[in-house]
Amino acid sequence: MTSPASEPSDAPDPFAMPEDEDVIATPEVAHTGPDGEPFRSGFVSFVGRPNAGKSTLLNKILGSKVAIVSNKPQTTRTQVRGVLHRPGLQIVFVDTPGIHKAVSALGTRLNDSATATIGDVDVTCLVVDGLAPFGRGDQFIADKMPKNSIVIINKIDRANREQVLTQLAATSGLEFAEYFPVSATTGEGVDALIEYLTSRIPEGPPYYPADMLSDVPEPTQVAELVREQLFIHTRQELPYSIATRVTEWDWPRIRCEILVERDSQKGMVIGKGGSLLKRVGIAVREQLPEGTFIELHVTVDKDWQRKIDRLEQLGYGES
Ligand SMILES: Nc1nc2c(ncn2[C@@H]2O[C@H](COP(=O)(O)OP(=O)(O)OP(=O)(O)O)[C@@H](O)[C@H]2O)c(=O)[nH]1
Ligand SMILES: [Mg+2]
Repeated sequence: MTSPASEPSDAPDPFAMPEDEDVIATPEVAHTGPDGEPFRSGFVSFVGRPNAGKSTLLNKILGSKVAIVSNKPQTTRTQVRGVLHRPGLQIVFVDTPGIHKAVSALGTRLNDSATATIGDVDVTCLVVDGLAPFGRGDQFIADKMPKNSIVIINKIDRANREQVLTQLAATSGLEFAEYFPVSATTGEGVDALIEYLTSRIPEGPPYYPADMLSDVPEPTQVAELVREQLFIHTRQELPYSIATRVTEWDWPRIRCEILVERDSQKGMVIGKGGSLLKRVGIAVREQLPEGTFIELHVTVDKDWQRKIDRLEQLGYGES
């Protein structure tokens, strides 16, 4: 192949500089809002204790399920970014693992991943469970947060007025920038929250394409849906011994591996006559495009959550 530059040509050189410097067009792409005002973009993170409702809130704001949710603590294991697109505006919400007293390498990684977002975004939001007293765990997280952070008191659909006032009183000492009582389930208070967050977003270019809702790759999304069902349908320590990953993606056939830590757990995940796996498979398939075929395999990987290299392979705790 010959370089076009080496061939003599009469065609005008598209890269030629105009002689009059005043007419050089700026190379920057102008990103503007609908009325010609500058485009605004920024990052908002949700941090808090496990089970406060961070992932539910992210899904409600986006109007779509991008993060898995369960009634058990420590459901979220990675940062999940979800993008809210509005005319002239893009807000990247970062859901994080609940910060807790870690007892394993996995736990430490989860905490590190959440803590890494604090102060590293335009607005850090402390999500507090409106039904649980504001305790040392919440205070521990709040102490790491800058004063321009905000407090979100969640679950006001179930918390009564007195409980909400108690939470407001308990968090007022933090002297954060704003306080928002919301229900991530019903959406109450969420519009006011978005309006406020919008006012905190600076000028900037769009970070993600206009049709991109989340940065989670499709195979990871499917593995997460499998893990969500296992979290919902298993009990005690078992959900915490489970990891999932997609090992083959040959649409419409998807193979997902379920890792457990001990032989005895394998049977529990499979269920009597394969009943639990079947139930999980059906629930996951219902959330995927019609025709998807999901194959679930259970593998024992002893103490996967204590081995750093395994955690890295599973993508856990990465920031
Ligand atoms: N009633 C009520 N329940 C809620 C609300 N928000 C979340 N929940 C429930 O609280 C539980 C935990 O929700 P998640 O969104 O998984 O909580 P999280 O903070 O992401 O938890 P981790 O990922 O473990 O840190 C689930 O059972 C949700 O259905 C709410 O506004 N009202
Ligand atoms: Mg979560």
